Amino acid sequence: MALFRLATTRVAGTHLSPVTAVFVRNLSEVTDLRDVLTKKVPQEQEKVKNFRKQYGNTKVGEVTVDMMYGGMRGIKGLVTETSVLDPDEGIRFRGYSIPECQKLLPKAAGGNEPLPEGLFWLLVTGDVPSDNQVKALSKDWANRADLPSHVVTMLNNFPTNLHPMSQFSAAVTALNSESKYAKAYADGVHKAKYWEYIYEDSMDLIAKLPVVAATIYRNMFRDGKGVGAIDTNKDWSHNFSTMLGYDNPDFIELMRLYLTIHSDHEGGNVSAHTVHLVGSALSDPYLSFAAGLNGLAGPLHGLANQEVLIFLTKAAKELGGDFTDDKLKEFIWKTLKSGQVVPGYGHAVLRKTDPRYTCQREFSQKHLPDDKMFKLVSQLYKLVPPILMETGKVKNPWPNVDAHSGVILQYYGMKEMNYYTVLFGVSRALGTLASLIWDRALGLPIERPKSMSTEGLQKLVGATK
Ligand code: AMX
Repeated sequence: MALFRLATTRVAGTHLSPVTAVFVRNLSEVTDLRDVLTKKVPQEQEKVKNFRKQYGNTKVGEVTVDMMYGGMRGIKGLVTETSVLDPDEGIRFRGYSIPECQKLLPKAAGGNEPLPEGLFWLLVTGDVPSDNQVKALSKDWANRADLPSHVVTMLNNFPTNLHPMSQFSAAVTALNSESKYAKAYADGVHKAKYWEYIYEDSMDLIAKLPVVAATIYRNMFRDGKGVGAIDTNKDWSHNFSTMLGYDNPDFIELMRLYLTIHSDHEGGNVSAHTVHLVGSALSDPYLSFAAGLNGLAGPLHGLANQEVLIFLTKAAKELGGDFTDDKLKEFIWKTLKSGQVVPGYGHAVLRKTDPRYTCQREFSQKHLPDDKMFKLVSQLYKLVPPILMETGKVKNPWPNVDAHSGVILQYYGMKEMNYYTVLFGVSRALGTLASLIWDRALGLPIERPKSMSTEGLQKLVGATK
C-alpha cells in the first residue's frame, strides 16, 4: 500500500532536516532506519495497549520457592521483542533461526556470512532488510564512529594490566558525555519522545564500539599508535577488522558471522537483563550498556570464551600434546573434581547443542579443518557431554557459543584470549540496544520485582521451622 508520510522536523540526532513531504511506496524502500521506526512505533504501542487492556490480568505462570533461590530460572517475568530462545532449537532472532539468518540477511560483495547491520535492522524492525537498507546502515555507523578526545586519552592512559573488559566498560561509561538522551532529559523532553533519543544514542554507541575495542587491542597487544581511519564505503565488521589490524578476508567474514551470532539471546541473560534493568531507571544507553558489559565480563557469562582457551591451553600443556581420549577424560574429571566448571559447556535455558556453536563448527570445517586446536575442540565435543551427564546434576551437557569461538580467533592470529569477551561485547550491543529502543518506545516502567527474606517466605508458605 502506498503511503504518504509527512516527515517531521528531527528533534534528535545530528541530521536535522526541514519539514518535507516524502513519498514512500513501502517500508522496504526506506533506507533510514529511524524513519521505519517512526512508522512502526505507534503501531506496536497500539498493539501492546490493546493486548494489555484485554489480557492484562491473565496469569502466565507460577513461582516456586526453588525458582526464587534458583536464579529465577523459568519465571516468565520480562518482555523482550528482539529474540526468543527455545531450549531445544536455540535462538530465533525475530522468528528467524541462525541458518535462516545466514541465508536471508544481506551479505557483503563476495561474502557468504550475514552482515551484522542486517541483523540489527531485523532486531529493531522485525523485517529482513534489503541490500540498500543494510548499506545505508553501514554508512550511517561509519559516519558516527568518531570518539571524543577525552575517551581516547582515557584509553591511552589505562595500564596494560587492566583487563580489556574493564577498559571497555569504563570507556563506554565515559562516552556518556555524548548522550543526546541525557541532554534531552535534562532539557525536559516529553517522555513520548524518549525512544527517539535512545535510538540516536544507540546508533552512535554501536558506531563507536569497534573504535573503542580496537583501540584497546592496539594499545594492549600492538604498537598503540592508533587504529587508522574508518572507510565509509566498508561495512562495520570490515572496518573493525582493519582497525584491529586484520585484513585477511576470511577473518573479516568470521567477524561478520561472530558479530551476528553473539548479538542477542532473549532478555533474561545477565548482559541483556542488566542493560534493560539499568535502562529502566532512565539511565542513558551508554550507562546501561556499560553495566551490561560488566555482567558479560563474568566467567559464567561472556568471559567463558576466554576461560575455554585457558582450559584448552592448560590441557595441551599438561598432556604434552597426548590428546588420547583417555587422557582428556582424565583431565576433564580432574577439572570437575577440583570444583571448577568445564567452560563452554552447559546453559541455563538451552538443552541441546547451541546453534551458535554449530555454525562456528561449520565455519571451521570449511576454513580450518586441519587445525590442531579445532580438532581438540571437536574431540571435547565427543567427550565432555557424557561426563557432564555422569555427574548427574548438569542440566545441559552440550556446548554453548563460547566453546568454539576462541580457537577460530587463534587460527587467524588473535591469540590474546583475555580480549575475546570484548568482541562478544561489541556484538551484544546490537541486541541489547535494539531492545532498549523498544523498552522506551513501549514506555516500560522502572523495574522493581518483589524480594523476600527466608523468614518471610517461610511464613508465606506456612513452613514449620
Ligand atoms: N561444568 C561443570 N559443572 C557444571 C557445568 C559445567 N559446564 N554446567 C553446569 N554445571 C553444574 C552447576 O555448577 C551446578 O552445580 P551445583 O549444583 O554444584 O551448583 C549444576 O551443574 C546445575 O547447574 P545447571 O542448572 O545445569 O546450570 P545453571 O543454569 O545453573 O548454569 C551455566 C548455567 C552456563 C552458568 C553453567 O552451565 C556453567 O557454569 N557453564 C560453564 C561456564 C560457561 O560456559 N558459561 C557460558 C554460558 C553462555 C554464555 O552466557 N556466554
